[in-house]
Amino acid sequence: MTKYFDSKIETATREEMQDIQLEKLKKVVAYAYANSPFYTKMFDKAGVKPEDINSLSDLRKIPFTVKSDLRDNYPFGMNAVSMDKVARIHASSGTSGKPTVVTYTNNDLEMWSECMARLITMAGVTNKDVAQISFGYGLFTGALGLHQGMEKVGAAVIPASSGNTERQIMLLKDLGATVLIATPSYALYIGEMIEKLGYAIKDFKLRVGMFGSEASSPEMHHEIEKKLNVISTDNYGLSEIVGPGVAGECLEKCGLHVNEDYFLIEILDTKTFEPVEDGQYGELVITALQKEAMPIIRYRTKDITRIIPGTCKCGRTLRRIDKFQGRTDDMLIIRGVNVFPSQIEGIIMEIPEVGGQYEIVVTRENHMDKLEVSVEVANGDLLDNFKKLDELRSKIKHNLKTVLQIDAVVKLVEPLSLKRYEGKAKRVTDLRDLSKG
Ligand code: DLL
Repeated sequence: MTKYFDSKIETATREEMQDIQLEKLKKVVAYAYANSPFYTKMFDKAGVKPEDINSLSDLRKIPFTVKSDLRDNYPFGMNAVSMDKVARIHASSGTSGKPTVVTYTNNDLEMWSECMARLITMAGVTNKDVAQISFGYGLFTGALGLHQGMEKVGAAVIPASSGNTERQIMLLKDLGATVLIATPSYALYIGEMIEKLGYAIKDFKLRVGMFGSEASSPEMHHEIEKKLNVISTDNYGLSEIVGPGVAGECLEKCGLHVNEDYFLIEILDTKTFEPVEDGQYGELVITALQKEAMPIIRYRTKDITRIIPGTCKCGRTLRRIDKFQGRTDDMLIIRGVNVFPSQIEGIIMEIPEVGGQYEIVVTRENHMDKLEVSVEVANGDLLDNFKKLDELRSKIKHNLKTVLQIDAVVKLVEPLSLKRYEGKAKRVTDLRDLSKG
């Protein structure tokens, strides 16, 4: 048994886990009410008192917290401690305006490292490993979150940060990195560049990838596994809750185990906000059960997933959430059909002749939505063979139509010709003015 496999927690019975959660929930609700002016106001407005929370389902008496609450209380209005107790400040880059600021006490940082160390251990990483962290170091929670966890586990950390891909590859090879940490899209790009620069993957020691921070299909992970010769695991988290460390895959790779003693999850119907049955998709809502600087209760993540019923072969009883379909605000409605970009990714990446990057553009012509998907071919020679090219284009079009019921315009382009990202990839451009019909 490794140090960061906590059998008491990770193999607890459901009743034991619920007891732990309820005890922590009562405590955190009372704490937030007493110390965070934001939550005092919210509870008073909703007519809820901490004493009203006596069961896990009583949680539903409490209103949701949403991203705009963090923005409206920028920068420190959600805090429950004075600045002398704050040990770290992170922020997530919003698409516009001010970032969302999150704060941590030393105890919060310790809790976060513990969560990370568990997920790192779950992915089979130990103190014998050398981990290259290719997330951007800075306000983003990804790099420092994984960094702290790796240090706790005792792995040797290479804080490479993101960017300068050729140098990343040199470090991976020369320093004998066994673990790569990046966004899935950047990991795939590193794999493509390894090939392009003429290296052989057998000369690298990589064996595990801990990827996350953006939605990725199983097909994308298969592609990464082939290119980098790693077991490619998925990791989930968000700054508002803690950063990475909320949930991650074990080596069975059938869902992401949630650190349930720290994060209480609900999956709610996206329209009614009523809980859905286990196995059904809905919006993930998270309550952090043990945060001091910035408690957060019933945070609407906008991320769509489901609970995977049953237990995992690895023996952990921590419940698993499925790979994310996407975010409610990323969902495209094309000619009335709901489409997540991750569905398109899954369909195209399944085809072997397709390369590592794609772009989706949605426009509206004569009141009709038009979906255009640009896809890189895996091998540039294909572009000289009109017949094969045409067959591939028809195959992608056909598969998109079969699964999504949508006619798409498919463009095939040269390998490595579409834009690459060193962090989260931006793959969708919606040029429709949805205010017009
Ligand atoms: O991306 C935290 C993180 C860093 C997680 C590194 C994993 C690894 P934010 O920048 O605040 O935090 O973005 C959070 O990214 O609400 C999801 O929409 C998306 N996201 C994060 N991980 C995954 C994942 C970090 N594994 C937002 N699958 C979340 C799908 C993910 N989406």
